[in-house]
Amino acid sequence: MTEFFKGIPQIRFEGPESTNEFAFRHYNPDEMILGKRMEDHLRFAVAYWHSFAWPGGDPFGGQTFARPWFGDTMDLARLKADVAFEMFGLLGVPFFCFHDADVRPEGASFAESLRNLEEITDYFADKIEGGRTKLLWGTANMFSHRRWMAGAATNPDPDVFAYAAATVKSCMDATHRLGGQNYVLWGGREGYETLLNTDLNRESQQAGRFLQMVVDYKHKIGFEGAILIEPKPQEPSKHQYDYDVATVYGFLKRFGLENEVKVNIEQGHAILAGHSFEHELALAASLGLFGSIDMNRNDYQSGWDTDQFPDNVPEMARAYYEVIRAGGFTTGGTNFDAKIRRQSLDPEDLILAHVGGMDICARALKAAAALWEDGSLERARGERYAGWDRPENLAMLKGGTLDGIAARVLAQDIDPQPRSGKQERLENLWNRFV
Ligand code: XLS
Ligand code: NI
Ligand code: NI
Repeated sequence: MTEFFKGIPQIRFEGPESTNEFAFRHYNPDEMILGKRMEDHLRFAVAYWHSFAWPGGDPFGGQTFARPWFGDTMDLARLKADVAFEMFGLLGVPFFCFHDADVRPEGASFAESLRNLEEITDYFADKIEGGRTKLLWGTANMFSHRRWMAGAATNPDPDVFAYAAATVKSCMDATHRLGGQNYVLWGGREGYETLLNTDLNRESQQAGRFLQMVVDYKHKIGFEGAILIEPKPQEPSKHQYDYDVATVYGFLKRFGLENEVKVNIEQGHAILAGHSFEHELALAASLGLFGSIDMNRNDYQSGWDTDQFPDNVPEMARAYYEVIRAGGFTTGGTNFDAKIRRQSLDPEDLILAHVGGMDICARALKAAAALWEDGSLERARGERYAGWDRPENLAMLKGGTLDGIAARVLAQDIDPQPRSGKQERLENLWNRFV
């Protein structure tokens, strides 16, 4: 045990009436929902970067947190890991996620960085073995260090492309060694600041080739997890190539990778792209791309990717309804890509943030599952499209022709009658459950 979380008890389910701050009111891992344990529906993960690597800076000021593990040595990296796994244990989360840069000090050369990563990977392996928290996904941080300022795979400098390839290989190896269930690519710098110095076509060719190599390497090493792209429209780049789910689908189709790669959808990124979270989830599911989610929320006034913990049950219920509709998670899960505010200095703030986030998601899941079980919403949706079941209408979609259909419209004097979309009725139905 480290000293960091001293005095903080194991977090347990105590039910909705509990007033204990250090308890779950709704997250009850063993509760059965739609025939599956709640833990297996939600598949919570803690994000290493926000909770253990982020110093508390914002665009106007630097570090606010004084953590005993901050610094650039392997000893401190191990202390950080001790504290991290202690928190995973206190919360009872089944998963965590990390970037290479979160967990090991940057070396003076690629070789030294690699050695550091391998050492910490071994250290993690023992902890995973001895605990109940596994790896949901690993990834490479190819956006913080100055070498990545003009991108990784899409950099104009081929040496950076090469360095990125070596970096992703090392992170895929670490993820594979730790039994990770997915490997994520988020391209914060894969985009541009100005079109004046950017060759769009060349950069997307590079990105396509890079992704193909990632997929090839996955098969080569027998990694059975999913490769996930995490869309985001901008921030840090002015324009990011993986703008949203639809854009990622177009990119995957262009390079023939749509059956090899899925998406990791983040709440705040969906909002930045001008969509709702549920839109991105529903679209991904309909395209066969649904992989995993990054759970957070933005501040709706500031317009930044503020990565706050979720606090809005009705909003999250919309999201989990889409997850249920998509058939639930397979390799994916709910990763708290969320950070406490920079004034939240106390160790307990980290714990309480996760307790609250997990409870919000659990409540949302329960509401969504109850509505799913009730079936009224799906029945209403089905009725709206019921006309398509008639053979003459089905035939339009299977081999119909414009002239053939035109002839039928004339012959049968077809005269469409508008029908109510019933939105308010469905909103009322929704609100009975949430
Ligand atoms: C940043 C992203 C990042 C990815 C992992 O906005 O959400 O944290 O999830 O690189
Ligand atoms: Ni994000
Ligand atoms: Ni994210």
